[in-house]
Amino acid sequence: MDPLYIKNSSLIDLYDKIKSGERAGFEDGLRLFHSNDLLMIGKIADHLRRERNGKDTYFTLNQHINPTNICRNSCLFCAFYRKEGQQGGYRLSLDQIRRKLLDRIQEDIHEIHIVGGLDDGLPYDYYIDVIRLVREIRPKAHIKAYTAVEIAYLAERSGKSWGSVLDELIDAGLNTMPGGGAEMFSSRVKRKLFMDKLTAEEWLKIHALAHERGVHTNATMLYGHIETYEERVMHLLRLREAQDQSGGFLAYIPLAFHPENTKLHKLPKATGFDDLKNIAIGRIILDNFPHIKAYWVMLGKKMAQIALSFGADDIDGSVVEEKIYHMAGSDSEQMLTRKQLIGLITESGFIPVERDALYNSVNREVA
Ligand code: V47
Repeated sequence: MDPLYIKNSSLIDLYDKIKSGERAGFEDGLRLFHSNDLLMIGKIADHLRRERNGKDTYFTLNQHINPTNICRNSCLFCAFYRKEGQQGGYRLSLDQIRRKLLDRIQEDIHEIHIVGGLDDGLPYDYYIDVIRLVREIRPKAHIKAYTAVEIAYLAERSGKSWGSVLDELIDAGLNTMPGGGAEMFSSRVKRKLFMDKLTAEEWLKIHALAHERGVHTNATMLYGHIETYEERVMHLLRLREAQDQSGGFLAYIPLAFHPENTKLHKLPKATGFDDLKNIAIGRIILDNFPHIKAYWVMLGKKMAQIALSFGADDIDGSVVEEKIYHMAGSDSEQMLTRKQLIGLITESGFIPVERDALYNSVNREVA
């Protein structure tokens, strides 16, 4: 980047501050969101990305399983859920899940990603048995399953504590937890969009309980709906504080709201400009998060490639059969092969590193 451009940028003081190792505060975060100097925001984030991860860019071969989309909640931003008996609702039997896993048993999959609805029509044991089943069929794969929302739901259903539910799931084979369900920590946004979900404190507490048990987790932020920049920055600062305490988060994944087929369908889609800002500002504020994920399913392949120069160092995985985003109008592919993922990363000037769920490098010889 042209040194003159950097020198003349109105964000030069912030660049110097971050380079000297100082943390971005609330006002800095706000300034970044209000700034239109996208290249300079990207430059600051890229500096931090290269310091931490060099040119390495992670991807994984994974399989998504969404056991049920029947959900007791009715979050306004969600196109995935259905009510019992409603058209498009489904509930997979354990046998159907077995078949989905066996269909891809020849593939070198490292991670099984499992999330679904809060389904009152399923017994508590089903949720545990799903994990046992995956462990039986894929003894070596990493099981990344159930958001904090599902853990709280299972605790409520069974009368057990959050910790006991986690212990039981760990015993069945759960290794890590995905970052969903955090949405936007603001209580104002929660009241308007996802009333029945966990509060920020509850979400953070369940992640802290997982971290205490050695279970690493991810964190997300759903942006591009009714939230303010202040609310975004507060969300990020609360995640940073939680990470200072536990060190258990692996990756942060900003998720752009997809309005199609939701009750908020009249809202415009997030712009590419905002997508890149969210990746970059996430990298800048979350200086204690090892990884920032540009989830290609949500961003599309092209924007995910650009995001790698704006602070992201992970593009997630092969996926196959994604439902949450595709039911909300995402027109990205359903899957990418190892070759395609490697191609995306190398074309962008970065070094592909195939990873397992804990970011250990695997299959160097194949790549
Ligand atoms: O919590 C739901 C979001 C999340 C919509 O941890 C929507 O590796 C946009 O958390 N438009 C679930 N977003 C997905 C998720 C995730 C994805 C990939 C990787 C990981 C990980 C986690 O999706 C929900 C919610 O925030 N969501 N509906 C929608 N219409």
